[in-house]
Amino acid sequence: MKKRFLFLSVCMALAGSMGAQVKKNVNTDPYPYGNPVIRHMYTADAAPHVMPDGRVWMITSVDHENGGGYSTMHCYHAFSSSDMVNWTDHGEIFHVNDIRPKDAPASDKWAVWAPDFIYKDGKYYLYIPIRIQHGAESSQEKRKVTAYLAVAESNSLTERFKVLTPQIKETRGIDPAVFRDTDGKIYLYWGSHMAAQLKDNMYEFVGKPVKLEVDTDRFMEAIWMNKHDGKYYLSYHTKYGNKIDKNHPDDPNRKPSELAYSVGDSPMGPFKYGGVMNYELGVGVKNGPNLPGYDYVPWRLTQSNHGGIVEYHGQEYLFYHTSALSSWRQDRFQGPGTWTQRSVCIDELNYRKNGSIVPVKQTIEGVAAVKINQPAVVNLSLKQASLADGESASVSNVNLGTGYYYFSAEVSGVTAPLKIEVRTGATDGKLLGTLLVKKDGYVDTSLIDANGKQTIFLKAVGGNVQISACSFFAGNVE
Ligand code: FUB
Repeated sequence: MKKRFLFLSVCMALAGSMGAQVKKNVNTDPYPYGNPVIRHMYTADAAPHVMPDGRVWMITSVDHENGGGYSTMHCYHAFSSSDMVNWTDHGEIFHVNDIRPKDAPASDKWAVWAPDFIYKDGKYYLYIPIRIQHGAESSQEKRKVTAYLAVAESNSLTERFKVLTPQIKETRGIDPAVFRDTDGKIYLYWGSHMAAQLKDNMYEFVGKPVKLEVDTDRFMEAIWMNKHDGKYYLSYHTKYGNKIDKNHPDDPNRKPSELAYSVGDSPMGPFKYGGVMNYELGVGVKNGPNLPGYDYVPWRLTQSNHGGIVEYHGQEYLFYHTSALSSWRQDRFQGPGTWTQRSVCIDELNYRKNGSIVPVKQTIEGVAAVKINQPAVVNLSLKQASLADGESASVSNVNLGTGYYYFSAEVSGVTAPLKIEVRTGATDGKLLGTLLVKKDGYVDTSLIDANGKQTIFLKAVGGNVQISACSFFAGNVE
């Protein structure tokens, strides 16, 4: 445990010192390719999710225009897209000054690193890794670091988030990832493969955090949970070795900076090592510019890998970041770009028949624009159903097309908390999502794998309830 923390600290110190390199952004010509997708500023650590408006949203870290290392990461931006190609910048939604106490020692450098977020009951929750570098920039002191998680909330992704709790208890470490399973339970993952189920208040845990079994000693950071075909894929950035040698970038004796994954049958594992999901930055990129004198793209020489996965209308995508844009803006691809001036890229994520992941083919072109041809909302033809505990109502021939990401209903007659399961095919068929009902009124939840023509079963579990106005939504942009 101690050893791993030391390793992480050394990597961070190494990253910090490499990132401290400052290169001027002198080239103002438009960036000529599709990846990265955000080109007017530096963005990193994207957390992508489909939101109730049917758009894909990502909240990203912001790398400083002037570089200067990871301690200069001070804010988050929100971006959204309806096709994965054209992105709208909704501006800064959180700044480190929104959380740093006014009386914090001036010598402490506060930064906000890779975030994640989730929608629940009309609110958005933003999980923030606070990273405080204590003491002077020089000497050994640089390695003294405090890192923990905070959570902020907002009524809208375009409004500033307000701190809900400045420090979630028992969260030492960085890189939170938040995941809602189809049974309605929400899990927080962070740091060195820690995890816990979140309580309804979104900042306390049900029980104690657990260190997950990930079946590898290469786990370093950047944990992410993705459910695919009923299996739980935990992905992460691997521990890596020395700086890449220009002349031997694929030196087999150097541990590469990759994203790998482990697979499990439950959100809390255990997980079995599955393989590489994303090779080092710039590996195998075709049609790009070559580093002068070499046969690979210039940013192939930088090490920082961080992944976020989202499924959108039948295709999964890996969001990661590269230094391609800094390489362009600093010297027109003559050099590798700066370590901490990263930019979000998107490429397809595909699986083999046996469930293993095909390592992502990184591209300079980016992905094709998604076209959605279906209504935003599908109302269930179910006027009102009275369900006793364990009973279900069904509607056949529901066309969920290429995907609907949320489900809502009006409920009444609620006397105690209960669940309404949304299933396909049978009362005990595939679970797409679960409404957690506490009182009469409107209730909604996210869904996984809600697509195609289906017979939908709505099943009351734990109490009696009347349901009406049932809709699948977020199937297109409102
Ligand atoms: O961006 C700051 C840190 O670098 C993140 O928290 C890590 O995952 C790595 O991307």
